[in-house]
Amino acid sequence: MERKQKVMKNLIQKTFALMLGAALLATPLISVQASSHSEAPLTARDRFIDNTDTYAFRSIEQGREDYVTIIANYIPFQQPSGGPHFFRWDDTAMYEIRIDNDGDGVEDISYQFNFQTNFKNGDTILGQGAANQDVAITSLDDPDYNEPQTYSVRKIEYKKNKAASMIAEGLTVPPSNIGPKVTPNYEENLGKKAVHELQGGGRVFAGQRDEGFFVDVGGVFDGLNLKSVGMNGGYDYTKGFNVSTIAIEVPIKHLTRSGKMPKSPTADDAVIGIWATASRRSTTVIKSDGTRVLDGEFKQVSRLGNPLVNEVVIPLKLKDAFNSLSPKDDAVAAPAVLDPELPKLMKAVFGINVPAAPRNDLVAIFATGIAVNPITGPNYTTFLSDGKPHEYIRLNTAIPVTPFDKINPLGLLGGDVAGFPNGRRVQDDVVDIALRAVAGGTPFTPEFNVAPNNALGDGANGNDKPFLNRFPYLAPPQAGNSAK
Ligand SMILES: [Ca+2]
Ligand SMILES: [Ca+2]
Ligand SMILES: [Ca+2]
Ligand SMILES: [Ca+2]
Repeated sequence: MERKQKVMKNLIQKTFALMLGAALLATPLISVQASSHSEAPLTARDRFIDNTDTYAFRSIEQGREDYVTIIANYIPFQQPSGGPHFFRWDDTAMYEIRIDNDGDGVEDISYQFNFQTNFKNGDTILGQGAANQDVAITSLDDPDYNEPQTYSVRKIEYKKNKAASMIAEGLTVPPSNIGPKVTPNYEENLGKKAVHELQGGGRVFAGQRDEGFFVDVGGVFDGLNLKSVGMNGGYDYTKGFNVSTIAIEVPIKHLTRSGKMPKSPTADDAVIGIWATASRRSTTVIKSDGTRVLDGEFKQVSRLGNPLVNEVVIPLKLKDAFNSLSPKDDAVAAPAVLDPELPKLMKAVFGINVPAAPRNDLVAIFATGIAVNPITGPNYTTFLSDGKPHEYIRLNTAIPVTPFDKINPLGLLGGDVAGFPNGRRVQDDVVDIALRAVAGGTPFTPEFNVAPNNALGDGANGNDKPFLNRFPYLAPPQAGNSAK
């Protein structure tokens, strides 16, 4: 019996190693350290436009259940002590959150974020923080905040003739968390103050946060020497890194196709599709004095809806193209979802039983949404599609919020219908959920909903810093000078 268990454990370890190994092989520059960090050849060389994670959920903060919170993270692997300029947004890029509310894969509403860096004292050798007064940056308008960055938020309503309205301007980004002397009492003085009200309702935040994506990836780089394949015993290797976060909270009725709060989860205006992008101008001219002139239209160079799709589903040759695509054109990637490489590798090498292609279960989860069905019942659907595949996060805005202290990180698989794949909350353990889904370990493929398929995990089951029960939900950034 003991031996049998050991064999099974080895098998599970090998299977899991293979899955992550396949992801590794498919993305030579990578890392799978977060759900979409440096996942494609081009974004790996251009980290300031690299989308890392996108989240969308009905606001969990008390009294905010009529709002949706959308979080778009960019700029991976921020080592907190990386000064003197530390981390800020790229003034030349456009960051955008897009929402499709009628299932055609075309955005109906988008929020565009543009940043501008200002310098107070160009004579200092220091960067974000300078000794212009007393060294300590204790407010967003402190004279010692030497490189303050501001931003605007523009809302585009495509069904109203692309009407554009500036819903915020001149908002200040907090400095990076430099350390207790330069940025003392960071969250009270700077983090909380950087949550700004939006015209028309809602709030916005753009700035540094703790990396909220947790995954044990060290074992992969150590010759596939994984520590765990279950719920516990793994190690969160993104621990200690920061990321740049755009978080926006808007009334649900501003996003639905009816312009109202949906009446029930099965109402035809209940589900919205969400993804985030970054774009760059098509032309850059580098002049002889080293300055750059940027011109031309903005072209999308990075895109992220669901976690892990471009990593483990899209073939290498299509990864850059996928980043430039609109969800309306996702049919080109459909074969990769219907007949993915990963479960086939598992089956061929280790003889693990996995569902055969076509994987309509994965198409439902990632590309069309889950229709009302006998398993999840009449009050659960994320279906939003005109019949074609469109990859983005689908959120049913009529499914009630699960209170902060009752959240199950396994989402739907854990019986918590307010979580992934109904939207994605910061707490959701999308690595475990996606591993089980790829292995068929879900109620949608009952034959395969058995161990080990439905018990896979990376053993990293939570973030190193506690998530907040308030907007913007991600923990304050790690400090650059924190060694004891
Ligand atoms: Ca649309
Ligand atoms: Ca000061
Ligand atoms: Ca973290
Ligand atoms: Ca996990």
